[in-house]
Amino acid sequence: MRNGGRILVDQLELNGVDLAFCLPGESFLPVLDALYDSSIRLVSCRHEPGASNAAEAYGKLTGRPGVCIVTRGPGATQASVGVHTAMQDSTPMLLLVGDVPRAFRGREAWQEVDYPRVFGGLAKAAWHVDDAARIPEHLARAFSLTLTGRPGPVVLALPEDVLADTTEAADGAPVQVPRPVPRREDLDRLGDLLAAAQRPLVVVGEAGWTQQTGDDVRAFCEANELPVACAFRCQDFVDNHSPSYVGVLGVAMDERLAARLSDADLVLAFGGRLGEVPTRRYTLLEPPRPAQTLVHVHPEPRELGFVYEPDLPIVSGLPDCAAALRAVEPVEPRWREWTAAARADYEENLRHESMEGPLDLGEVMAFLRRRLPGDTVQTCGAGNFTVWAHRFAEFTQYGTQVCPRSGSMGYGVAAAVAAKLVHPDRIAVCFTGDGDFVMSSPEFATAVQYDLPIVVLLVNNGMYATIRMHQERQFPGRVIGTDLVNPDFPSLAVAYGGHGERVERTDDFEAAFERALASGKPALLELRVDPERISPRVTLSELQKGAG
Ligand SMILES: Cc1ncc(C[n+]2csc(CCOP(=O)(O)OP(=O)(O)O)c2C)c(N)n1
Ligand SMILES: [Mg+2]
Repeated sequence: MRNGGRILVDQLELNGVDLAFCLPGESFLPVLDALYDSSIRLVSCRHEPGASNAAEAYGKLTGRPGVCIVTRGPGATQASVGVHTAMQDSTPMLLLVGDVPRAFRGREAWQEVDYPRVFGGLAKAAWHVDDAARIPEHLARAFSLTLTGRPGPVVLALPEDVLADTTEAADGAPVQVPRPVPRREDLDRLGDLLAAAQRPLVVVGEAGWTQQTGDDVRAFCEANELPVACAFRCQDFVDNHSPSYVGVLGVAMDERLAARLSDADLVLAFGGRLGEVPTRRYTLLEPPRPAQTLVHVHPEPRELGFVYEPDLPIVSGLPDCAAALRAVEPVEPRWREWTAAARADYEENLRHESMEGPLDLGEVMAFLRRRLPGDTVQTCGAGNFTVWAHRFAEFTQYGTQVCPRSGSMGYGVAAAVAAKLVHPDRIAVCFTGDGDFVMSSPEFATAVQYDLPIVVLLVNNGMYATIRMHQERQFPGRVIGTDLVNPDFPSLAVAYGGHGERVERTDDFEAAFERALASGKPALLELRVDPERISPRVTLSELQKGAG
């Protein structure tokens, strides 16, 4: 005989869960109690967005579902941001919510939320688990759904009386994930399309990536001298040192790469959804039938033909398709110069323009490129600071860029916490802004509590610069709602129990960074930058004069 909480935790364990993030609530005490003597490490966060973002990041870091456990109404709604990111980013994740007792449902009981309705449009699926004896069945369904096809978040509402019920129930079996493989005729057809192409471009994106997938895609691209770009915040999918790697189709993408996507005659979209960001608001590739010949590989049949009508849709697990492509006899490339030019542009784009003010972020990034080991995990939230962090970083290993493709602020600190828990021996650097950090700073306390020495690099320009930039473009001179009066960030870090310093000059960064690492504590370096330098390509005064 076990209670519902214990049955639930046993199912998590047998499905390989080793870490869960929570913010405790009285609605799921039996779950907490079962975790007390389980093998699962429970990390208690300070704000539900942090707990759900950390779980989402865990899903990105491991390919296994990130587990987040929160209380009803206020807890679940605050955790929704991580669910939204997991959906947009195709990340496996389980949000487990302690719910009102079954008998109260429908009365709008205290903190009652209709989960299937509220989360139905946010998550891959959301439902109530109404019978303790059937928890193994429900959990098996949840694990299967979150991992199969296009990975995504699943939300389970667990009424407190179901968790307390004692019953006999047999455990389920660990979930097996089916892996579709490409058909021989699909690979032959791809070979024919490649043979007819002049300007092919491979675009890699999410939905079940692995290090091996990246190695195989790299080998396939190099053998065929194909250029390979990555979708927004998928920069760690293929070794950036490969001669085939040509950059990222992200926010503020290199114009020359953007032009290459529109000029390509064959696009091989390998994973990903060809979303709004990588297609630059659906202009570089126009739905529904793009001018380019389109091959789209995805493990989820529903994604093929959903926005774009591909000339060749291939339903396949990405690892399986990559392995199959690697084994195909290479063709004689007629696009050698096209690839070489794209690579040269990428390398040129890594060089930074010098920046106004005594602290130059381009220099900081150049130092970090030399200094950080290849297995360093880089995280971020949203803001113009990420344009530097993405453009001037190079990734060589999968699982090292853990950033929200959803473009959500407030993600980076929680993601760095998750990174340090999953990889205690690696460096975890969180890039953040003065706006972004304040949204996720509660999890700096989590880093202190669990002794996770993350390094936060906080770019302080005294404003929500991204929005100010758009504001100046569309409503010049009419600044409203975008300036910030900030706390003393290094003191805040110290008050939390961490290490904090302010860096005001490029030359001081290196030593400060080493001190941050050597402190052995969660550390924050505030980088004071000149607000004039609003992005790597444009200044505030240029914007005000109508440029950029
Ligand atoms: C949760 C959330 N709220 C609002 C936004 C809109 N937004 C995008 S970037 C940004 C400003 C971020 O400010 P900061 O961290 O200071 O970075 P900066 O742009 O100044 O470099 C805002 C408000 C968002 N992306 N996510
Ligand atoms: Mg800012």
